[in-house]
Amino acid sequence: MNESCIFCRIVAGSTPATIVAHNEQALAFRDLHPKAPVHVLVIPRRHVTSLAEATDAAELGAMMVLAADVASAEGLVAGGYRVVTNIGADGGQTVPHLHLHVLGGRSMAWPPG
Ligand code: IU
Repeated sequence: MNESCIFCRIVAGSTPATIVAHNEQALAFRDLHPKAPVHVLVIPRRHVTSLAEATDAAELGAMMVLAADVASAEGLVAGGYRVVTNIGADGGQTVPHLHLHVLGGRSMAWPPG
């Protein structure tokens, strides 16, 4: 737990969020500023700054499984969806707590900007 981290505070329950799913190691909640009709963030319960600092394969696996569970629950499987993580400044990361974006409900462009 990192007191200065907004996503750690969501895990702790001290900052509100719309939580849609969870498992032992990860939590999924709706992005406050959605970039698609469905935009859910999947985070590890532990504070990990980004994928660059991640070392726990089981934790990463739990996040990926939860992302797929969320996509299924949100009805995204038939149409397809995107899972992405931003790393550091050039990657466009603004919140320094590892998160997967689960985006769906519209057609995605490639490559991203
Ligand atoms: P990024 O990959 O670090 O740029 O993504 C951070 C996301 O976290 C971004 O989509 C924000 O809208 C989202 N977010 C949020 O859902 N709730 C918050 O309190 C904050 C950011 I700060």
